[in-house]
Amino acid sequence: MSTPITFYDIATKPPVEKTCCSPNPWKTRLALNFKNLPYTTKWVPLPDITKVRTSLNMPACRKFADGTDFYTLPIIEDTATNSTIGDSFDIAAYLQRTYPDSGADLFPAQKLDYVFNCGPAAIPLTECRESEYPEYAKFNVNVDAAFTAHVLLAIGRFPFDPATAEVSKAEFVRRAGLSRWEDFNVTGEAREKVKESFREALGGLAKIFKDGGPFVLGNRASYADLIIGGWLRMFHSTMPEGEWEEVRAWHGGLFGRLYDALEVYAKV
Ligand SMILES: N[C@@H](CCC(=O)N[C@@H](CS)C(=O)NCC(=O)O)C(=O)O
Repeated sequence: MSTPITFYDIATKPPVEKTCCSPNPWKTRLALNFKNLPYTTKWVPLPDITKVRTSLNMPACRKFADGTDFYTLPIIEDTATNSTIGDSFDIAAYLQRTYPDSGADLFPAQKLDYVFNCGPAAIPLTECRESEYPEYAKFNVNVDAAFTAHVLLAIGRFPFDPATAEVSKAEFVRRAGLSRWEDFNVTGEAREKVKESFREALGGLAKIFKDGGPFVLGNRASYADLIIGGWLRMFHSTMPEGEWEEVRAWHGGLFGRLYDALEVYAKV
């Protein structure tokens, strides 16, 4: 059955429904499910994103450090309103604006006091733009920065689709200015350092949760949780299992409980 909404996500190793783990597309999947909206997923091979995005007339919303365009997913197309949107935050705002009565409110008013300070990312993030939900927009950028700063813990075990794995790995190596894929495998003491820094970053984030969670607002989920949840899906899928268990247990088990509480919105 066709649905008005088509959601473009990145194809990972088959079965893709079990391995998909790109954080920004995950924010969109969680948001679509949260809003109780039917949609059809199109899985795009990583090396085809530029072609697909361009064919949908979507400009890039990120740039590489050298200023060239970085074409990304998610994108949604909604034939009900003739709209195409190509940034996970814009998509969430669009869904709330267009379908206010479906599912629950993604953006209940709340203060989201979380700032993550780090040096410039190797690949710059999308800049915080004007939004009808400025508090959430700022939060999104800070959460992205916090997780991106520790993505080395995850990237080495990214479940590439074998059909395009070699090209994709070579591209990741090129972007990071490394010489070979194995350089992404951080181990031993160096890994422990990154983990400790990740634990601290999540500790800052844990402070904004009310009443011990599992959501930022306590017992009510909002897009703030889906932003964090999208990233948790990636780390869950890519960290060695023992490490993910550690992350789940940090800060009184808050992030494990959040991950579990979001399962109801995680249907692929
Ligand atoms: N600000 C954008 C960022 C999207 C983004 O960075 N997407 C990543 C996946 S999480 C991507 O498409 N990467 C493609 C690649 O690495 O080639 C959004 O929130 O949608």
